Amino acid sequence: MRLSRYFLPVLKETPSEAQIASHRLMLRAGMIKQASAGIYSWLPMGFKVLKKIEAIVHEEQIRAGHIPMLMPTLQSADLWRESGRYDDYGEEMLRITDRHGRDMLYGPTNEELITDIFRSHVGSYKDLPLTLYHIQWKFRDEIRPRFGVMRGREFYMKDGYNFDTDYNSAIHAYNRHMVSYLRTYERMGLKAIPMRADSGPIGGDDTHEFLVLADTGESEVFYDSAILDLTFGDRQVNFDDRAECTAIVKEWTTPYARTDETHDEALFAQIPEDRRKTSRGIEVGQIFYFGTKYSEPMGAVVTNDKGERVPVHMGSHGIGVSRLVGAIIEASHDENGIIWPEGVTPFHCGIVNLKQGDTAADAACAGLYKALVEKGLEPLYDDREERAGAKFATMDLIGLPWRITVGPRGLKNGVVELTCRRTGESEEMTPEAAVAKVAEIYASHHTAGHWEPMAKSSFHTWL
Ligand code: 5CA
Repeated sequence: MRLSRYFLPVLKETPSEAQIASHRLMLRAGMIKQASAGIYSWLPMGFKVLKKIEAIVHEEQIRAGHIPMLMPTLQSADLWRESGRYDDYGEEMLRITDRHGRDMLYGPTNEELITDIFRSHVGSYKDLPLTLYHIQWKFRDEIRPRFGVMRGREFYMKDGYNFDTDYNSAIHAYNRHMVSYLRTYERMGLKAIPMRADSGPIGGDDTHEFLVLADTGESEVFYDSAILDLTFGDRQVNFDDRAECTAIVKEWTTPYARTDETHDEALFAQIPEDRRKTSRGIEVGQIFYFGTKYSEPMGAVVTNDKGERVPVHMGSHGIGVSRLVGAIIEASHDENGIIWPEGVTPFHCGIVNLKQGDTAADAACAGLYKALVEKGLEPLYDDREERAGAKFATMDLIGLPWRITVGPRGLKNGVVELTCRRTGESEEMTPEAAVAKVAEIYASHHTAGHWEPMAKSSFHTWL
C-alpha cells in the first residue's frame, strides 16, 4: 500500500477524551472513530488489525476442532424467556420492538440461540462431541463505556459453545479451550494468564478469565510470579488427547492466579513472599462450564448410549476480539506510539523515502516494495512529499515492527537502513539484504509452531 493512496487520518493533537494509552493511540493513529458512546467505526488500519486478530482466533479454533458458523446480532426475546434470562439480564440488554410489536434484543451473548439450533438438529450422543463458534458483534449497554474499544457497548467477540454427553467430556472441552486460548494469545504477542474467576450472568461454577497484566486494566488480580515464566512455545498438541490437554491446564492453573472476585488471602499467603504479586489486568477472554443450565430449561437433550434421554452438558468460551486490539497496544507501546507484535501488525514493513522525487530513491523504494510483496509480505510505502521527521513520526506512531529507510546518500554507497521499532536499533545493508532479513523474521515467526501449515481456508485469502 502506498500511503499517499491510503486512508490514514492521523491526528496531531492528543484527544482529550482518551484516558489511557491504547485509546489515545488508536485515535491518533487513525484506527477508529467514535460513532456514539461506546460505538466505533473501524477505519482502514484499525479494521486491518481487527481482521488479523480475528484470523488468528479462527485458525486456532479450527485447529482445536471447533466449527465456525454465524448467528445474527438480533435475537427474539422468546428464547431468552425460556432460559429465564430475559428478566435477569437487566439494563445491559438492548431491547427493541419490531413493527409487529414483537420483543427483540441485540445479542449480548448467544447461549440461547445456539441451544435452540442444537435442540432442533441434534438428538443422539453419536453426534457429540460438538463445539460450534462464531465471531460476531455483540451489544451490552454498559453503564460506563470507556477506554475506547476496551469497554465498548458494541464489541466484536468470538463465542464458542460445546455440547457433550457427560461431565468428563465437557471438562475436556473446557480444557481444550484453555489450551487453544494459550496458543491464540501467544501468537498475538501477549501473555494472557488464566485466572480463576466468577461466572456472573453466564452462570456455572467453573470459569477462568484470561488476563493481560497492565496498569490500566479494570480487574484487580493476585498471582504467583512463577506463572510468568510459562510459555506455550511451539509444542504440538493433539487436542483430542484428554490427558495431554489436562496436563497443560494443570501446568497453567497450579501457580496461584485469581481475580479479586475469587481471591483467597489464606492460599495467597502460602506463596513465598517475593513471588506474591498484586496487579491490574485486562480481561481478554473467559471460559465457562455451566453443565445443564441452558439445556435443561430449553430441552436440549440427547439419547445416551444406554438409551436414556439426558440434557447435554455445555460450556461457553469467549474471546474479546475488538478489546484485544486495545489490550495489545496497552501491552506494547512507548512514548512515540504503538509497537505491533509481528503476529498482528497491519503491515509487515514500512518503507520511508527520504527524498520523494529523487530518481534513485524512488526506484529503490519501488524495488523494495516489489521484492517484499514477492516474499508474501505487505509493505506500507510512505511516498508522501513530507519532511523526513514527519515520516518517521508517522511510522513510529502506527508502530510497524520494521522500517526500511531509503535516501540518496545511502544509495550512493549501495545501502538502505533497516530499523527495528521495538529496540530502535538501525543497521545499514543492501536493499536485498534488508528484504531477506525482514522476510526471514516473518518466516521464522510463522513457522515457530505458531503457524504450521494448515489447509488454507477462505479466512486467509482476503486478508
Ligand atoms: N458467553 C460467554 C462466553 S462466549 C461470554 O459472553 N463471556 S464474557 O462475558 O466473558 O465475554 C467474553 C469476552 O468479551 C470478555 O472476556 C471480554 O474480553 C469481551 N468483552 C466483554 N464485554 C466487553 C465490552 N463491553 N467491550 C469489549 N469487550 C468486551
